[in-house]
Amino acid sequence: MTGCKFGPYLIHESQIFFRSQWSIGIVNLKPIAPGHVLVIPKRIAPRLADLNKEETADLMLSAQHIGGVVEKHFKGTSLTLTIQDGPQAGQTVPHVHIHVVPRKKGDWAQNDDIYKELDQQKKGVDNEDRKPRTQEEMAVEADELRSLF
Ligand code: AMW
Repeated sequence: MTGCKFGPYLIHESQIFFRSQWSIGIVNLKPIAPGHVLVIPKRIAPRLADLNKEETADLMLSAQHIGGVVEKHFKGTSLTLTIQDGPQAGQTVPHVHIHVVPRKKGDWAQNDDIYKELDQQKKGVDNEDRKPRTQEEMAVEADELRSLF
């Protein structure tokens, strides 16, 4: 298996649906909405400021491309793109990541509730409130998405 690292976690090749020169797109272990995916630099870098210019530009261009694809695929009408840059901002995995979340009318009662929900993830992957998906479940979604790039 080739795969990659997301901070301390080993990401299985089957979770990766997009690759550019410096970034990858991975499906989420605990998505907060259908199509909630992550865009990360290939290099493990904890903070946005740790990325060089090429990596930064590539990350944002990748998020733009991926956002367009997941919004259409999951029948969204908007996108939330978020970086929790550092632990006090809610970052739980010390590896830069852009959350890309397709949005729909009425998906959260109050628009900003999405940030509360993302913050819940601070409890980490062992949080019992949201069950982690299996590798198989994630692989199915990644296969679907991979075919769209
Ligand atoms: W952060 O709170 O650091 O802004 O977000 C971490 C994100 O990484 C969460 O959405 C969480 O579900 C996700 N995550 C954690 N571990 C993995 C993993 N092994 N594979 C995919 N996503 C993961």
